[in-house]
Amino acid sequence: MNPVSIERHSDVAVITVDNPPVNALSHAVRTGIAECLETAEADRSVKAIVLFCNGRTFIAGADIREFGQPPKPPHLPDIINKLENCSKPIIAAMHGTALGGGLEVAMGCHYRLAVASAAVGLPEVNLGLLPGATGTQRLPRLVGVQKALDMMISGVPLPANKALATGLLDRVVDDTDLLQQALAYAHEIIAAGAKTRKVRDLPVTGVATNFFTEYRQQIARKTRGLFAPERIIQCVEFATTLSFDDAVAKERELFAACKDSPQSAGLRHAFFAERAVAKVPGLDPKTATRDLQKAAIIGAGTMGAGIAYACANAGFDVVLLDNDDAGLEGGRKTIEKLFSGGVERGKMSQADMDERLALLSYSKEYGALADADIVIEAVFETMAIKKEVFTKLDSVCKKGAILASNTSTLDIDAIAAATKRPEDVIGLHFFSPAHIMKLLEIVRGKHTSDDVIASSLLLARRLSKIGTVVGNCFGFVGNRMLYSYGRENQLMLLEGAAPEYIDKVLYDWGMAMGPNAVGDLAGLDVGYKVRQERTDLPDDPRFYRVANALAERGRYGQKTGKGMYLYESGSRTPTPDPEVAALIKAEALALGVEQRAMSPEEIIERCIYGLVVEGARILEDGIASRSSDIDVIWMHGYGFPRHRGGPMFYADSIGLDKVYSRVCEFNKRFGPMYWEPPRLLQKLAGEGKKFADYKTD
Ligand code: T1G
Repeated sequence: MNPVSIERHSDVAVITVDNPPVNALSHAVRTGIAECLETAEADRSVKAIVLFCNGRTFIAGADIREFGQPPKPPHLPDIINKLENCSKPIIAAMHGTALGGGLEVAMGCHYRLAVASAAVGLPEVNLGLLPGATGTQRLPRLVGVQKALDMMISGVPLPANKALATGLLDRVVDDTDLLQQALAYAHEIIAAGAKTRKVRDLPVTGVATNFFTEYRQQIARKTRGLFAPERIIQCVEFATTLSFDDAVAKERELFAACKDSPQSAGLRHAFFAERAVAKVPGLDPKTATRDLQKAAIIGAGTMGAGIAYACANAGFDVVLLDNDDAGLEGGRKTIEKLFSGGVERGKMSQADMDERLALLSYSKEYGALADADIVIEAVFETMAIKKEVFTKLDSVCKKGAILASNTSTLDIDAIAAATKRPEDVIGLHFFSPAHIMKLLEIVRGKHTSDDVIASSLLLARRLSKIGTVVGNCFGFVGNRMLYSYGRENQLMLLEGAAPEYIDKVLYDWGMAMGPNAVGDLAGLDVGYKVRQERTDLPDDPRFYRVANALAERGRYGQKTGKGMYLYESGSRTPTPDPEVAALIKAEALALGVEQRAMSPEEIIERCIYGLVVEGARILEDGIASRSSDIDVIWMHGYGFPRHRGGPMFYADSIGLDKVYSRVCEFNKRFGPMYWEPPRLLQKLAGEGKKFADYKTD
């Protein structure tokens, strides 16, 4: 069925795109627009044209799924030029999110109208691309160079009213009947002489002498290591120095360079991976969810308070429970501070804050949880305490309440066994800080029912988080892999690599923070306590020896002013500590570990392939149902560089044959305790396949 149609409304032709779910500019849509445009152009009774979309949004961009295939004409820039060269005025009537190629199409039209709830933007940079259908040339002509760069480098859409103020839109109308209002606007334009207006004819203004140099400096930190932002700036520079057509030719060259870049492949993978997580193998997407209105959080510490804040901020009624007055008061203060911070930063109004605070109540009594729809336990990470809590919950909570643990490593089945309703028990592993980190690891137990899983996915969406369903094992997916990554860091410290060297190498490679800075941020005591509880640690005295030695000396990190690094009082900036260097040397000597120089490549390969090996084992064990889920977990839970697509995609992009042979080398050099190549890696490498080809569903 043709996704584009044309219909005459007296002397106005309406071209309608209908290509669910987001009216992406597929080949069929591009072809349809061209054909309908010709029809409208040839129809002498047509005086003006409205470009409209059915469904929930105006065109949301080029069809990203087509990028892997050879481009098929008609190409988008040619369609946009046809729109602009039409002899009759064309009005783009927008709702939803007019993004990327969608906004570029609208800028090729002569007039732009949108409903107040619409947003318009050029988010291509989030996919490692640049607006490759003349957007880098038309946007600066409409809104000026600075605003255009801000929009394209951030990728953040503008709400309609702000877009109107910049000159990007000509009219904003209310949300009732967009088409009728667009037709009325078309008749106004006809009455005024039915003039066309070409954006390409507008001048590019507002560029001071050192503007681009200063702009590059301004965005350097935020765009470190990224390929597309620099090319966007170059395109806008061409807009100020070349003719429109010459600059468009440059844009096309730079767009091709971005599209072919490994970074764009990684970012496009990330985009689809984040949407795939919601498709849980074996879970009917129509599974009914439980009514979730009242949430109870147990434990008013950092995590519990953060989770309570996130739930109240999402409109849940929340009761926060703690058995200690001071703890409860501390939690209340944390939550109020988070809300007032949001008001100070302009993220919410005082009225919003008051409304959300009114949703919160605090209690020391378990009775307060009796009518909760979902209870999230966030108490100490020791099994005994968790079992005690869940036994109480079992006797207090109403039938059908979801009982969740925020445990980051412990056995969900063992926790569920403390209740008579294991089908209602699930793991909801929030990442710290809970009100910021988007990842939510949803840990299904042996008996967890489908509707509890579906309800947990709904909860994630309502909290604007990415819920990823994983199986039950020590550390689930994220933290289980973190042990391999951290283990290699710890071993390399003993082998002579300084903490600041390892951190810099991994930071420059793209990690948000190096492992040693992360340890000091999270607190070395936290990991230490968990390791003390474990009975399955490798029989290797070197295993986390440095982190244990620091924790045993009370060096927990930022919270104690020193850990792996030193921290001036009140500062979070890590400073290397000669004492730690001496401690590491002494431990290495005591363990008979020879110290040596180490290349950046070795540091990257041992840490990242350590992740990949554990990720392969996780797939073999069925703890993750697809490799891209593992990628999402590491991008959104641990600061893995998004433009590398996650650890498993990264291994696929290197080639599993290369990864496998390197792992075999490590196996020979460091022994099979950690580097025994997983069967799955060997199999896929041998078959010339990727982790992405491995499906358990
Ligand atoms: N192409 C193909 N599929 C797309 C798509 C796109 N552009 N955008 C979304 N989808 C699919 C998505 O995979 C999901 O599929 C479904 O639509 C709903 O998406 C030439 C080169 C529009 C804000 O970057 O930001 O134009 O999982 O779950 O939360 O210069 O989708 O159901 O099978 O995200 O309501 C530029 C990307 C492209 C916008 C809607 N445009 N999309 O969010 O739904 S490059 C973008 C979004 C370009 C030009 C350049 C969001 C959304 P499935 P969803 P949502």
